[in-house]
Amino acid sequence: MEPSKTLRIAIQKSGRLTDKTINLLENIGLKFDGYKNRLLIKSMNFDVELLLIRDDDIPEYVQDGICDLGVVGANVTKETSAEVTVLRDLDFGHCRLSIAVPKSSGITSVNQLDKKRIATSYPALTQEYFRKLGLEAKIVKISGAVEITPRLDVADAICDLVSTGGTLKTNGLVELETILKSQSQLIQTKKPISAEKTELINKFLVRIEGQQLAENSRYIMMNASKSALEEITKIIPSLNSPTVLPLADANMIAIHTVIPIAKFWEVMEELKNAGATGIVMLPIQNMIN
Ligand code: PRT
Ligand code: ZN
Repeated sequence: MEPSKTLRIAIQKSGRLTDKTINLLENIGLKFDGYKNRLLIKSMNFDVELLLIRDDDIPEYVQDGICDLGVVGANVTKETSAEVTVLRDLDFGHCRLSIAVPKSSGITSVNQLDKKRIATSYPALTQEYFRKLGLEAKIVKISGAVEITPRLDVADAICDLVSTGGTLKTNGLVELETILKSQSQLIQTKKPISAEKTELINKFLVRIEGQQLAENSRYIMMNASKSALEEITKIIPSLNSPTVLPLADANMIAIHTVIPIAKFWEVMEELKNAGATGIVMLPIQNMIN
């Protein structure tokens, strides 16, 4: 495939990242006309097209400049050691690459796995981890259902992705070590690209930032007496100074502000104690700081 004048983004065709990637692209204003059973989809409102492929191929397509951008897990990019620029963590597809052993094995340390068979879909990362520890791993490369290999006596341990830990538990495995923490990332080719494409990418980055900020923030509104304003303002870890509005009762005011979602429950009690009433929290669609 030839490098294109259109900004080309590689995304996973069908898998865990697909819906979230498409949501992200739509949230930053890109419109597409259907995704079903298509390999290349042109945007209806920007000079952008999506290439839908297996996630394993994304880093290399981006490295080679076949695609300008890609959305893929850090685990895949690191495994392939593709030469790309990571533009941004995207805060979805969180998981970890971990070494796990059968609970019944009694193994409690990675050091006990020297010269043992390790089944994994991540041979490069696993090998490198053991090598750095001065241990020898006998890698058994498996492309799926890694978790059943110890039971089949194909391997003594596994190195696989974990998110909830449910799969390990169901298969009688316990986690020993995490060798990589991963999430989805926006990656860019290191091959030269046009000024037009760079401009478009910068525009999308600003929008992604706004999107992530909005997702992690909440708009809060409360009422209070005028005399409580000073104390309430001290409590609110506001991104901007709060909006203060008069109410029908001349002694009362309404206070509106934006706070990081992680702080909400922490400040809620304090606000109540400081005299705030009718505290309302609303999601934010998007915001630009
Ligand atoms: O067909 P294609 O090659 O494109 O897809 P794929 O089957 O290789 O990948 P897919 O769709 O399963 O995952 C895509 C990406 O999602 C991965 O590369 C990770 O970056 C990310 N991700 C996040 C995960 C998980 N969480 C995850 N839990 N990928 C796989 N898993 C699997 C894991 O391999 C294990 O089988 O889920 C199981 C463990 O999950 P828990 O919740 O039981 O711990
Ligand atoms: Zn894959």
